[in-house]
Amino acid sequence: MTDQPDTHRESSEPAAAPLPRTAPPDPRSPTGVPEPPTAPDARRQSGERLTTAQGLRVDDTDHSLTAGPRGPVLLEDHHLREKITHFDHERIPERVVHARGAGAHGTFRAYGNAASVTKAAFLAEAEAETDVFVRFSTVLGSRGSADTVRDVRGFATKFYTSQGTFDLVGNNFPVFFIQDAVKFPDIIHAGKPHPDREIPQAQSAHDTFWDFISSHTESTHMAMWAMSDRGIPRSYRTMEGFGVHTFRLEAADGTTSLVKFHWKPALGVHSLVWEEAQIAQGADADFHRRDLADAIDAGAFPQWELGLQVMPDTPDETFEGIDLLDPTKIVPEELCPVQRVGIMTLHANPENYFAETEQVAFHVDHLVPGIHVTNDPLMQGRLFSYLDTQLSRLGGPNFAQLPINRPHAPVNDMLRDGMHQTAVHDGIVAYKPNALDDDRPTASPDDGFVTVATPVEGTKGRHHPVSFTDHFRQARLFWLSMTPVEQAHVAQAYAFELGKCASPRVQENMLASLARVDADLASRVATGLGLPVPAGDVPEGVEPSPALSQVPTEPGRVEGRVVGVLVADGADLGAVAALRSALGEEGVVVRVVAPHGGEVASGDASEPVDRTLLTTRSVEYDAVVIADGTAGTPLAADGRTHVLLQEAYRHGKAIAAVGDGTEVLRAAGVATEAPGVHVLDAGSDDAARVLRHDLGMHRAWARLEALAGL
Ligand code: HDD
Repeated sequence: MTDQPDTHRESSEPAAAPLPRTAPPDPRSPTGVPEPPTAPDARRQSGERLTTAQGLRVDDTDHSLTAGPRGPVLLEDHHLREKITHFDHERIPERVVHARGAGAHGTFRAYGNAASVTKAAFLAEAEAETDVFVRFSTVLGSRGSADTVRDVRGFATKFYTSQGTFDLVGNNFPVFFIQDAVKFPDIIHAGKPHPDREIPQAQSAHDTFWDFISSHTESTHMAMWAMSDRGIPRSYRTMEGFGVHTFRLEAADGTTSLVKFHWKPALGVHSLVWEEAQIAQGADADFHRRDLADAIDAGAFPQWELGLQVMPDTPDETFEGIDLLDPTKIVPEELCPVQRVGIMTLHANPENYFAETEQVAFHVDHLVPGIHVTNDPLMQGRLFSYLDTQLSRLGGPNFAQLPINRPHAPVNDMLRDGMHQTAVHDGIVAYKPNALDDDRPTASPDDGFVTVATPVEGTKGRHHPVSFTDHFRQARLFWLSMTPVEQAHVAQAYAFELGKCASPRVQENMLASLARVDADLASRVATGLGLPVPAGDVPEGVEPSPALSQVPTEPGRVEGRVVGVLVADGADLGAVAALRSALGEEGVVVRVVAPHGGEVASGDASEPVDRTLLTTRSVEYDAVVIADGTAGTPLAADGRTHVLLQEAYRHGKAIAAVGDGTEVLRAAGVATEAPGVHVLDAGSDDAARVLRHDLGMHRAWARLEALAGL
């Protein structure tokens, strides 16, 4: 291979020596597999000069070839035609679901304690480090839709392990809407925009979605998650992730267990409030994408621990009465604790969105020895869908050769030709067994992937297992596990979403379902809709799972949180600098907000302005400070200051008013004696301390409770 041109590199240099014409194929050499993606040459263009795709230097790219200065454009202008033709074909089909996403590179480090349940090397070997690429996404919206819509979030991780690539294609909810993949097109058709006018975009608040949910009671549990604060995450960095299905893990000694995968974010699990999410859709549609990229750029690398719930592999595949093959059920952490087995750190943003985040191709069936699928019918259907969808989305069967998809393990696959083939396979043998190549490449019965031997029996049929028929018990479990504020948010979300439905029948059907979850919930939503409160039997004896609540019991980590400091010319800028320095030590970003851009000045001091009242909204900040010396300034008189402070107050964010900044707060009509509102003396250096605490608690929960009338 060394004297062959590198087929992956585009260069202005002449091609290397031509392919040897007479040398016989070396029967012992591996097939010409592409360089692994870590080889930079395979991925880069090079040279200083602009060229055509054929490497021809271009003399002028700004003017078409014409017959005379005012004459027609000539067909012979290859550069013009190539440039426009390529542009015409720049877009590929967006993903049929999860079209809108953001990705990042990182590393997974195993603790080694998973060796007792799996022989997968990347999990079992202590300190083993594995490259990963993660793509977070919304489900329903198109590629250009807003980030903060109410939706499930995809959380897909590609582990480039030494034994081949393992993909954990999960979500930020642990359950799914349906139990059988045959219904996937139905739920997605119902959730996507109505086909006549193609509205609403990236929303579940419409008739067809709720028609589906109300007529599929198995969806009730997941819909509760979507209506909870989990449906509007604060950041991708503050989301849990779940493999959803039960997997079968196999240890080196052959013992197997039934396992659920969890991602636990180091920053805790936090969400937006609904009004905030709505404002962000307009103020910064890229809210989550920007947050992830900014945090990584700033060195606040997001981290998640990988956790396992390990359950015995019994013939009936149940645990504590829960059918482990039913993807609408969780196993509460109180019944089976999540054991942490490794940590993932995302430390690099993609260099090119299209090449990496758009072209990455995940597949539930990308497995490694020690990890197996189960007979969950939703999972089984997925095993077909992901390869199939990549074929049309990425235009053929060779997408695994794209740099982002190439395994970091050696590949010698005997797959040949096809659209967009980039490997130059040598030799003449591409079949097994063979005599011409000494039967190479060889199979690996010892350490290759061997499907775990599980018995299969049964009668053919479209079955409805009885164990899949309990649709309300865990929906109620979720409701009972929420704190009063979280319950208020759930009830409000149902009232909003169903309030956007035009069909009274859909509203009534859904209320009937909610009545089978909880009478109080059904009553609150019915009141919001102005409809009669339905009656229904709720499951009895349901125990809550406190682990499902997102309200923290103690302050958590705060890296990447953002504090907005309202200032004006003449304000106490020394205090602003001190706050930035104190909070900066914790990884908190301080942004200066002023009535005008450029710099604000006070005496000899000055501060660069990060945002003006025109370019900012409250949703950009986790806490707000009003600096001393702002009373009587243009900042204090501006209505946008008032809106910003009122929103921060309504959204339960920490607010600190220093010195005469309190007057600005009062002028905005914001209560100065509410939980999480701090009135500090001029010159006080307390702001950093109180904000550190409040940011760690995420919201002033007592204020939100009071605002909800609880
Ligand atoms: Fe799926 C994409 C997660 C059920 C069919 N799915 C996709 C992505 C995630 C999930 C995170 C985006 C991956 C990326 O970023 O590229 N899907 C799930 C989870 C499910 C689930 C957690 C249930 C537990 N999906 C599911 C079913 C089917 C599909 C039942 C079909 C029978 N999913 C697809 C797909 C997609 C996809 C059509 C679209 C783009 C892609 O695969 O690569 O094949």
